[in-house]
Amino acid sequence: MRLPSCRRGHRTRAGFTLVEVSISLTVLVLIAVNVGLLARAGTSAADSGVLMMRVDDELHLTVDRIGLALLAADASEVDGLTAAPLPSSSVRYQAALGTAGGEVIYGPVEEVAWNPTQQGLGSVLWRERPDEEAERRVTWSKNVPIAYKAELLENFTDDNENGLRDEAGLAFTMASKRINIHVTVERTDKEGQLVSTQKRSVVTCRN
Ligand SMILES: [Ca+2]
Ligand SMILES: [Ca+2]
Repeated sequence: MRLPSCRRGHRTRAGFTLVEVSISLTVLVLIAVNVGLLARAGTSAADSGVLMMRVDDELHLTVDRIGLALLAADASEVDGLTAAPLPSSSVRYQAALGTAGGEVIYGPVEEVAWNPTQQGLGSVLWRERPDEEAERRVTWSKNVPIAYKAELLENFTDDNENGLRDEAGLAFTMASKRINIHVTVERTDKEGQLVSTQKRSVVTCRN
């Protein structure tokens, strides 16, 4: 017994129509573009995240170094600091090393100061025996701006309402043996966006 054959009037499809191919290509192009945009956005976000971590590390390391240096200072041998709201961007000090024959023995004069390096930016520079022939110096940060976050300089106003007037990216104030340290570190990412972070720390001179 022969099975009925397929209907002769029905034509099987051997391929895609031009419209289907065009739609498929358009969809593929859109997918490729979106994947590219996502990859680019992901790379940019990753770069910004890495830069933020570096800025944050630099900030904390700089504040820690300044804090440790001032912790050993003799409060009576600290020069250049003023009381809030008028900050200073540098400090000179001497550490009390101990006593001998009833006399206090001091270490050499040291200084932590902001120094301009380029437009709007500067470095935090530590110096031992500043301006002497035997001077030693170490740069603790190269990315400290001329002004603290949201502060406008030379207008005698506390623009960012942090209790200091016209403070720099590195700012000190002193009250009794307590020294307030304000530091801003900022860098610009590949997209030209500013990555900025700030920290305030308080140290009490040991002596
Ligand atoms: Ca201020
Ligand atoms: Ca101001």
